[in-house]
Amino acid sequence: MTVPARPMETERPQLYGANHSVYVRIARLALQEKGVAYDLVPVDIFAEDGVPAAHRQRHPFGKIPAFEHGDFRLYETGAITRYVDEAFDGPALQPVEAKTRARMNQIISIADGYVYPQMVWGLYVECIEKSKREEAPDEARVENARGVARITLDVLAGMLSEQRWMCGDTLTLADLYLAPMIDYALEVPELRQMLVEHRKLGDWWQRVTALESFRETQSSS
Ligand SMILES: N[C@@H](CCC(=O)N[C@@H](CS)C(=O)NCC(=O)O)C(=O)O
Repeated sequence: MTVPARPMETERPQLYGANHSVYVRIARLALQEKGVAYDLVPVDIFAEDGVPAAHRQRHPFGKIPAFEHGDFRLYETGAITRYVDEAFDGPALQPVEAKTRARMNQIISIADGYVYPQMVWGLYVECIEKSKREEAPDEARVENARGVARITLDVLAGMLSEQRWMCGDTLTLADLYLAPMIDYALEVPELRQMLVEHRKLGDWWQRVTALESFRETQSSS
């Protein structure tokens, strides 16, 4: 009988992207929490000549991250992080129980659908990045994002409740998805204030910022 080998465990994964990217950081957090050694290969998707041709081969939509493990190529952070969790040893980053796993997937969708577009782009980029470039924020966009941010933090605080991590006693991909997004969002003073008003979320944030993986993937480090 042939025992199926765990996929190409000896190959060192390659992660293509830039360390300032939210989604690249999510993938890095997953790799580091699993204890997987990997290479971060820099790609500048905003280069003057556009997305490098070699990167388009890896990611037809021209985004980051892209991932390779031996001859297995993958893009989309949700697929990458789930693959990393399932293909490597190390602590499980996805709950087994159906309802808890569904909650994790719901939080990941909230992160993709509301936190990233509204709290990172609608608030952080509009209020912080644009002001660094001496550009005026789009007030209508900021106002809309502010409303979504309030709902989002209320929802997340409710889901967290008395738990240590978003899905219970163990760190999961839900925490790893939110962490880099909230990190950018908290540069905006009014969002910092909103977080303070949700004490349990503030406590969760302290736990997130204490993670070695979080500290090691800060874009300044
Ligand atoms: N759905 C993609 C989103 C990745 C994404 O939006 N990455 C950003 C960097 S954080 C990017 O490549 N932005 C460049 C662009 O949108 O042109 C995923 O889950 O990997």
